[in-house]
Amino acid sequence: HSVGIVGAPSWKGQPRAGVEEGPDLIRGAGLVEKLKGQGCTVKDYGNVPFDEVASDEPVHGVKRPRAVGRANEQLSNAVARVKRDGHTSVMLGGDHSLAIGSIHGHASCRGELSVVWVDAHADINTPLTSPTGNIHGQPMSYLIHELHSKIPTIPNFSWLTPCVRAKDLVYIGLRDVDPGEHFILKNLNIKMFSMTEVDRLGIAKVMEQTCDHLFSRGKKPIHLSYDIDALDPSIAPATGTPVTGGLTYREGIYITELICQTGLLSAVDMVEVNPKRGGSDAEISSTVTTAVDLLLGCFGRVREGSHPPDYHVP
Ligand code: DIR
Ligand code: MN
Ligand code: MN
Ligand code: MN
Repeated sequence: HSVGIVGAPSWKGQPRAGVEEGPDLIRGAGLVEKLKGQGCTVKDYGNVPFDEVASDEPVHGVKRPRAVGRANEQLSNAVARVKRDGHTSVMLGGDHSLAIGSIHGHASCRGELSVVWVDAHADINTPLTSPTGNIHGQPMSYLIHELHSKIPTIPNFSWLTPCVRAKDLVYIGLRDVDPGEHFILKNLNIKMFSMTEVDRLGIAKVMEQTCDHLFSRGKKPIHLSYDIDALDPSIAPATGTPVTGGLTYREGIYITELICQTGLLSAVDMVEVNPKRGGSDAEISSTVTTAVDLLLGCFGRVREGSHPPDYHVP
């Protein structure tokens, strides 16, 4: 695998400071070295130097729209460059509003995508259904063609055009979905595996059905958008909106192993790691380590172990 890493140190899609430290924390836990150690080629493109936005009053209830809009435009360009250079893109957040730029930049180079959204939340509120005004709860609504007519004009988002079809989106891990979001999911018939389906089917069948659904209309490059709060707070507590009853470590890793096996993984987001929300050093390090392990699973790490192709028993 050839991996290009882009850091997106921004918190402005939600109110809690600290999530902008995610990219450097995940790097500090040895991501690049560990990827190289499992045979990947890695280029770190550094952190996107997000522009300052002076005054940023809410618009249609949406908080910090100009900063988030501009940051995502910059991030889209950064991810497009990584894709043009021929790498699988790894976007380290930052909050989940940054999936807007990551997915847009990816689609601008690769065309139609499959999106696998692993999260406790659906992040598909429109500005008008959002109970909070936080853009990290809204990114999918900006990206989906079928919702385009529901999105009002927001400053600094005029560069953005929808690039994902409702049929090409699958959710895994949902357990905290707002009423407006639930209406949208049902109305657009979006494929979702809430924690109820994970319990009913087991994660192996969930991944089998995820692949069946996505591949039934041909194979598109996969964009995996992984919110660390999909995992249970006992493993990943250092995040802004933890929700009890989440994925186990093993279920979380299994998702990455299966997505890797498809051979179609083209971009990954790892978002919402927030050290300031950890209650102790142990909670922070458990969260960061898990984020790194999930990324290693995306790029060929297998639990049975592995050996280089030229290996001989000495
Ligand atoms: C809530 C919370 N659904 C919102 N969303 C979160 O603000 O729209 N997403 N926490 O990760
Ligand atoms: Mn999210
Ligand atoms: Mn979430
Ligand atoms: Mn692979």
